[in-house]
Amino acid sequence: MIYPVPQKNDLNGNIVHINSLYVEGEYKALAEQILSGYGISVNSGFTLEIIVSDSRKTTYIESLSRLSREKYFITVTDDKITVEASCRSGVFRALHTLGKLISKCELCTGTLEDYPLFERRGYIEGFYGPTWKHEKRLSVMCLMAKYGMNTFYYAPKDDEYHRAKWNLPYPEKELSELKELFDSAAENELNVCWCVGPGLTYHYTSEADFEALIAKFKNVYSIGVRNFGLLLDDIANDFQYADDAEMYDGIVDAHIALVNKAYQALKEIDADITLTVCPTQYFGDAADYYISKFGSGLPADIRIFWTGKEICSAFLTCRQADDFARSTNHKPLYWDNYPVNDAEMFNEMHLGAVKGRDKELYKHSDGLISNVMEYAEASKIPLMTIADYLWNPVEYDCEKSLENAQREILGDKAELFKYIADHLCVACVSRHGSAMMSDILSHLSFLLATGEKGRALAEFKEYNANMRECLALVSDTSVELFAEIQKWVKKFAMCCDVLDAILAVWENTTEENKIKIKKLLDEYNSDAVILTGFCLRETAEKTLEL
Ligand code: LOG
Repeated sequence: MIYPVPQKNDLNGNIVHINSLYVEGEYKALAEQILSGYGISVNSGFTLEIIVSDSRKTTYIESLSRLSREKYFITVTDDKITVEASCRSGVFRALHTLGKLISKCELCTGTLEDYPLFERRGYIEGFYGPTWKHEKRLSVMCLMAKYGMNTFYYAPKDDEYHRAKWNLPYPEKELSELKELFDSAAENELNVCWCVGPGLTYHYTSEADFEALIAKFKNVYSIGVRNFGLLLDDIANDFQYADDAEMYDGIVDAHIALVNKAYQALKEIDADITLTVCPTQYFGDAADYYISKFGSGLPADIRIFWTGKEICSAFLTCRQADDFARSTNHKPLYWDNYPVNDAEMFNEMHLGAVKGRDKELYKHSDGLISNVMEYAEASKIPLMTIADYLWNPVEYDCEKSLENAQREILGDKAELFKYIADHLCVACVSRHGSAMMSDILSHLSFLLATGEKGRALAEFKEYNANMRECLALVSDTSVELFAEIQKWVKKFAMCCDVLDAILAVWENTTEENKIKIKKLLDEYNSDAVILTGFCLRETAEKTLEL
């Protein structure tokens, strides 16, 4: 199985084994670049023909009644592979699919037709906390492109030129680094949207502030950006300057005026520019005064961010999306606050698959943009599941997608990594955790209750040994992901100690052993870092009753 799951995969004839290809037609260099990433050489061998044709077949998605430049076909016969798409976007997606099929030995004769269901699929660097390093940004970008995302929003709260110093141009060095990043996004078929968050100090009636805002847009326009975001989240709910309060009835009127004026100015710079806005009320009830007035006051082609019922929504449903569209005249563009773990979530680590987003949300929303964690390597795992969901939500299977993501990032270390990953998924999308641990502990209680103490001890020992082996694995900080999660690894080590202490009491119930559990459990519980501990606490307490 490859991820994201293609829409119509009828490659089910003879297996075709390939390790090198000869590319005919257009986009030879692109084919070489992408396929070499999958270990496939492209100078000779099996023929791959790339056909670029702009037709109804290559651009129109019948079932969605809309155009998509990302649609592609792969046809495989016993002596040739043909890729067909309308432009570079489709060819890019096709080559990644081909690379995955060949490297997994899943390439068979037949045909494959594919296109994404969500139109806008992406991630936003929109968290509070240390901004990602340039190299990390590039690495996440390449991976998300490989898994079919097509949008990147740049809005790190702690990039001072995004928010605190919104009215100053980027210094040359920062601007050239952004250019390199955004150029790389374009090569990876990701649309970039650069965002500004002026609201902390913005003076709505000041012409000078408006000019500074447009000057800032022009500053970033100069490096090729054509999509802009104006973010008004997490700012004062009321006026901060007396003349603003005099001029406008309410804050929402000032926001509507600002967005419309800015949009007009942007369109005068370049008619191709697009604008996304984040309202000050970005979650909750779409019928509320602010958001319904805000949405109704803006042209239909401005996109509006919305995080759902909550800031971090456990569920995003079609029905809520329709309510939003009814009150605001805009389909929501979801700013999905998963896997982000800033602010009060800073003790959680969100490594689980995305869940709770309706399968048909693509018909009711403008897209979904996932807000990431300050931990870039760790973010890759949930992000890959989000990419899978967004490409083909109908076929999305969160468990399989998660397994694939873990394997992509960790290779053969993935199996053992599950022992800690099992604990690191307490988040808005799932309050349940430690499924593996919960299973083993309830099985052990069953064995104990049915008089099979010997078997229970043996199984428990084996489980603890695997936990310890996992601990040794994730203590190796030369692996980037492991280095990022050391705060949770320390807590995991405490968890292993508690389990060993429980085992010791099961083997030999002495007061001394019991005291040890109590001490370890107190330490474990007084550490605020979150590792799901429910089963652990319950089991430890039961053990103390022995
Ligand atoms: C911020 C966001 C932050 C997130 C999670 C939005 C629109 N804005 O409550 O930057 O990462 O929550 O803490 C937010 O979500 N505000």
